[in-house]
Amino acid sequence: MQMTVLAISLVVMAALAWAFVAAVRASGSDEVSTGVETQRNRLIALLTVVGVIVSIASLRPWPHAVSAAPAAVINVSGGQWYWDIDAQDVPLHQPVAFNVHTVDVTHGFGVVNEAGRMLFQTQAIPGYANRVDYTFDTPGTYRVVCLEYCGVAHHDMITEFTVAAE
Ligand SMILES: [Cu+2]
Repeated sequence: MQMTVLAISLVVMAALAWAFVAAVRASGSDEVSTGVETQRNRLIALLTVVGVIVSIASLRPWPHAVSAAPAAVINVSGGQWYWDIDAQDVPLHQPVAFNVHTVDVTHGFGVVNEAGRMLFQTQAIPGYANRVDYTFDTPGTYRVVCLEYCGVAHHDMITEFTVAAE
């Protein structure tokens, strides 16, 4: 899917670049080129090249690679107002895949460390299983909270799981 989107994006960008070059060429075809126009066209060409280089350089790390084979798959089920997590053995220093879904309304699955810092999150959406991968580098107790208002006891939709030291 990502390769298809990339291919479509490249084709559209090539078409836009071609239209841009054609428009620039057509704009100067029936006039005598002056020094100012030549300078302007060179500036436009330079900015285009710089823009392409900056875009490619800044987009190289995306899309993020999804780890192919997680060390553990943890199923998460959200409901009003609880989290059901089969997280008995969450490994340390190895990728873990959380498969998150809901049995009723939309919830926000968020994992918080002992310092209260949000580590990652994804939505629990009716009819879908969202996968989020994470590698725990610190053993400890992690808190799961709901990040999407889901009813009167939303604030109390909290549970915990433990990542044991090796
Ligand atoms: Cu909620």
